[in-house]
Amino acid sequence: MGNLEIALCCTMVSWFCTASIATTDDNFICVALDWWPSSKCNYDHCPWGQAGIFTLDLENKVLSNAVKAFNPLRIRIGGSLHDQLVYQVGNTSSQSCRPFQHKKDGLLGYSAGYLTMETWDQLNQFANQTRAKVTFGLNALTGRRSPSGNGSILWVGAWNLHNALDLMNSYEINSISLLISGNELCSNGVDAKVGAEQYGKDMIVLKKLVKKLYPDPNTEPKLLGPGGFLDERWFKTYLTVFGRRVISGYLQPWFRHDSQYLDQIAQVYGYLSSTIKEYGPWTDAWVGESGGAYNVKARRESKIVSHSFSDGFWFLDQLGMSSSFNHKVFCRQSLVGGNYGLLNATTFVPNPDYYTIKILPQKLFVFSYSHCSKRKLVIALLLMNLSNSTTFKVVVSNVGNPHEHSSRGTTQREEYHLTPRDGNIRSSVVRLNGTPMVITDSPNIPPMNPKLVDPSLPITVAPSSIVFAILRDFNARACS
Ligand SMILES: *[C@@H]1O[C@H](CO)[C@@H](O)[C@H](O)[C@H]1NC(C)=O
Ligand SMILES: *[C@@H]1O[C@H](CO)[C@@H](O)[C@H](O)[C@H]1NC(C)=O
Ligand SMILES: *[C@@H]1O[C@H](CO)[C@@H](O)[C@H](O)[C@H]1NC(C)=O
Ligand SMILES: *[C@@H]1O[C@H](CO)[C@@H](O)[C@H](O)[C@H]1NC(C)=O
Ligand SMILES: *[C@@H]1O[C@H](CO)[C@@H](O)[C@H](O)[C@H]1NC(C)=O
Ligand SMILES: CC(=O)N[C@H]1CO[C@H](CO)[C@@H](O)[C@@H]1O
Repeated sequence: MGNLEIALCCTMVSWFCTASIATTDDNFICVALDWWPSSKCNYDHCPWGQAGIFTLDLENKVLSNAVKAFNPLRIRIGGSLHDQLVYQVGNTSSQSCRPFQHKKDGLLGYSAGYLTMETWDQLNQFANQTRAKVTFGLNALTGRRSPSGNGSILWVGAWNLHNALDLMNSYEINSISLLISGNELCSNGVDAKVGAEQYGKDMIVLKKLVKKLYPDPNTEPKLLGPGGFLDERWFKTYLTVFGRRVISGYLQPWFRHDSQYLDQIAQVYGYLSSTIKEYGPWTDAWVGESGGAYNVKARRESKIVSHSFSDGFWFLDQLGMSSSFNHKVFCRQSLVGGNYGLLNATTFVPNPDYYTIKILPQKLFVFSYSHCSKRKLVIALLLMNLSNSTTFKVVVSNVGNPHEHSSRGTTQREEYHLTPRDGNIRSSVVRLNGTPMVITDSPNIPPMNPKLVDPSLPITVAPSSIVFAILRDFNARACS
């Protein structure tokens, strides 16, 4: 296989290749912890086990080390059931304290669940000890009237903020950096929906509440909402109602890893970007939920794919694409649980994708061609080869003059070569520079050291492998 010249800033790696400059949030990657109980099953398969928040073993050392290693990891606490979660504080503290139970006519088949202040404290302690940055999903159905069994799923009336207020008053929530209102209640909803105008008004109420509770703008959590599927009409009304005066927040579209949608995803990213540009240029977009396929697909595809090395090819592609469309954060469903966890749901041992995102810089910049010249760059090159039989090499060079050696990085290049153990892309063990990433006798995450390489040498990308090359002090003069 011959050498391949790579034009930095311009081709191949989409993170560096859009026309406009985009920057992600300081913590681009986020992972989800979900409320699903072990009784959540689809098609005879119950993928959550004890990994739902009510039963999750927050004391587990592998789990806390895995989170701590990111320093900080952004964790989204929430999911489908968070609009049925009652916080057991204030005038609800005497009510039942059961977590979610199966209920035939309940929303998504479940009853309300009660979050005790003991569990709430444990969650906060976990976040504090692991230095996680928490995004907490608030129940956005509180106080609304449910549809009266006439076939509609529209909930009407205003949001009642008292339970949320009591919860936030109950604890010095210094680790919560962001609040999401509602889950999949916008557009056509899933099992419940709320009108765009009402939703917008409620966001204004929530914003005022948050401002009152956190008078210091530095610690005031941001607001994110609505999390759900994109419908242009709905979003247009919503953005018009809450307006720029009150909210600087995020929109949070959902994407699902479903093979039938893969082709459409670039289109959806682009469509969302233009909706924001037109109706709410003061907001930013997140990818709120993305990862393994859900329920039925989870069984057929994700169960065999998500925890294996091969998932990285899809995952990295999504990360690159969403950042290039100016999305600020990418939430991976999930940290643990549900077939698509970054960690094994019973042992908490990290799956290959965990190590992949650990190498990724926490904040990504997307450069345009013309801006490259202005700075000394630290460049993370991502190279993947899905072919299982060819090795190819990449020569890192500049666009303008590929033979100008002085424009190459001056310090050693850091390389991270990820390959599946035993060469099988279905393997759930990844090797980093040849060393299998496994947890043996201690609960520590294995060290992830780069290979240091002379920057003038080509990068070799083995078949079925993922390579990150980090170039420090890269002088991109020739790009201009
Ligand atoms: C708790 O008190 C608030 C404010 O008085 C009220 O709006 C809410 O309905 C009460 N909740 C319950 C469960 O009684
Ligand atoms: C953890 O809690 C302590 C005590 O309340 C606080 O001083 C510290 O800032 C917290 N750390 C984080 C990362 O939230
Ligand atoms: C069902 O009830 C909701 C709320 O009461 C109402 O807005 C809606 O129009 C009704 N739908 C039908 C089909 O009657
Ligand atoms: C999680 O680990 C257990 C114990 O090693 C193993 O039996 C199981 O297959 C793993 N689950 C997945 C999805 O890899
Ligand atoms: C390489 O991939 C092809 C097509 O997916 C497959 O038929 C073949 O068995 C693979 N070869 C090896 C050595 O894994
Ligand atoms: C994704 C990718 O770059 N795949 C390449 C792997 O190597 C083969 C053989 O050189 C190329 O044809 C693929 O395009």
